[in-house]
Amino acid sequence: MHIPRRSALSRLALPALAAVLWASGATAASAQGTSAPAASAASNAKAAAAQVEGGWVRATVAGQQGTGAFMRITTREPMQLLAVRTPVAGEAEVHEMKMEGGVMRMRPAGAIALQPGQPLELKPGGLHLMLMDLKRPLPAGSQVPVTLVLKDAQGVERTVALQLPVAVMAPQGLPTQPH
Ligand SMILES: [Cu+2]
Repeated sequence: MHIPRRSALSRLALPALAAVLWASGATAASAQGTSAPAASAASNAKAAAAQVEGGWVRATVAGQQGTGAFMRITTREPMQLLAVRTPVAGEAEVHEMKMEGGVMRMRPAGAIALQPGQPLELKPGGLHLMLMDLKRPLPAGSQVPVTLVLKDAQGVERTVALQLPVAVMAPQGLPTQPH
């Protein structure tokens, strides 16, 4: 079992910001409010696809193959959460937890419906983003680019690019059950 070092714990305050971000398909924003270069001016003009709050990725140690990413997603129109992409993982999926024969297991969740103004909670022990086949360890205090792929009611795909802080446990105000 991995025991977090004191240095890792002291950095937990940083990603604990509960900044509210309206991220457009072309704008990457972290919980610290920094922005990545815009992909194109055209998609900048679009309304933001989703509001993402409290996003974080669970820290890993060397050799660990997978981890979870968690956040609260709110949209202004009906949407579906279709997929997740990140360059740090060979494979990334939306997972759900299901009781099977008295055992809690996780499995791909398929498309998740988002209702306007109703936050979708991705949290440890529940619906989550699963990052698998990790290409490198994800130390606490680092950041991970994660792109959500959504589909609106017209069937148009919308992406939300995020920079998520890596932490040993949930930032303030979020559930802390183990993944
Ligand atoms: Cu999972």
